Amino acid sequence: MTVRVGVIGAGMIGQDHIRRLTDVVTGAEVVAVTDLDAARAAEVAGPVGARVATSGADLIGQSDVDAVLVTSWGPTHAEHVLAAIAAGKPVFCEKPLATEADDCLRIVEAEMAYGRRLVQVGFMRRYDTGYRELKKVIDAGEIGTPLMVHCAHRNASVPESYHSAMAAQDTAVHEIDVLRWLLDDEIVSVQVLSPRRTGKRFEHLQDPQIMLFETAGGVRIDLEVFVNCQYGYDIQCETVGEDGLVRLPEPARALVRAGGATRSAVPQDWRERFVSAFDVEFQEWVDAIAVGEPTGPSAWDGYAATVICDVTVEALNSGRIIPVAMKDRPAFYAGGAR
Ligand code: NAD
Ligand code: ISE
Repeated sequence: MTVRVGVIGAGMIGQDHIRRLTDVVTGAEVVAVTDLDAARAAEVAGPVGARVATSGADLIGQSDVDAVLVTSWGPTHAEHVLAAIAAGKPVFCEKPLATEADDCLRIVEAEMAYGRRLVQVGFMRRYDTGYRELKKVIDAGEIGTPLMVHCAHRNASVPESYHSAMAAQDTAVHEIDVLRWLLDDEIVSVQVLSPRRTGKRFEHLQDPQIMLFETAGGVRIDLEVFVNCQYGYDIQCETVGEDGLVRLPEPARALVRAGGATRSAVPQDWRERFVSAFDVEFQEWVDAIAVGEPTGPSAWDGYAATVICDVTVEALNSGRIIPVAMKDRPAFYAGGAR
């Protein structure tokens, strides 16, 4: 069966996912595209033989759209995801599930009322080979009980529109999701330290930031978010346990020895670093919904991430340690798959 996908939002990542669904993933076809910018939608839809829909609601209502991909701006996600659930269609939503925790809860409630999973959130790191290896090692007990995790999330630079809260909401959100998954544990408190700011930033931005998370199981996580590091896109994660440690491998790049030095290239952005993870993420999504429910990050994971991001912003602004107040996880979302 070919899954016929409608795409809402034909911007940077929407275009990348349309290319992926068309050229890389098997068993899927993009049949409709919509964007607030109709000319952009037409430009993107044409080459893949898709038609242009006039709005998200129009696209979701079309009978040959089997599944929906939401790649519009964050504040518009909830509206489209809720409409897809109301239509009973599987929906893949790029992060964040919604920018407001209350909207995430509305989605959770709508999905539970529908009675089976329809929603998957675009936390692609769970599909990265390195992170999957880390999880395997931790789950097998090879390093013993995890005690500490040291992480870094560095971007070469960010535009002027990027503000201090985005360090959590746009950037650290990936660690927040992947660490909950990796440790199978919940984040219960957050503190943010503000080091000396780099001179290579826009004036309004606190960059870097050091985020300190504590889990229910007592694991301590430190995460450096540095989004103007200049040299490239660099993701680090090391988990230290009672019997050993496991570290995310560097992306495979040739090692060059020349001119009296050894060097290897650093990826320049997230698209390059996580290209394979995105490919696997979409193949697994298509394969899962072709026969049943999505198995990736759930609406509950989307809710948890948004709540923890909000707490992280509060911790940044207040300088205090802030406890995370989350609803109890419903039985519907119990277990790894949900
Ligand atoms: P973008 O601005 O390049 O593209 C968004 C597009 O959505 C624009 O073309 C805009 O006109 C359109 N749009 C906005 N609201 C709409 C609506 N209601 N209906 C139809 N079209 C609408 O943004 P982007 O960088 O592609 O980011 C899109 C989403 O993807 C964001 O939520 C972002 O956080 C997420 N994202 C995820 C990752 C990742 O690593 N997983 C990376 C980048 C972006
Ligand atoms: C961007 O939106 C992403 O999601 C990237 O994965 C992240 O590294 C970057 O900091 C964000 O701005």
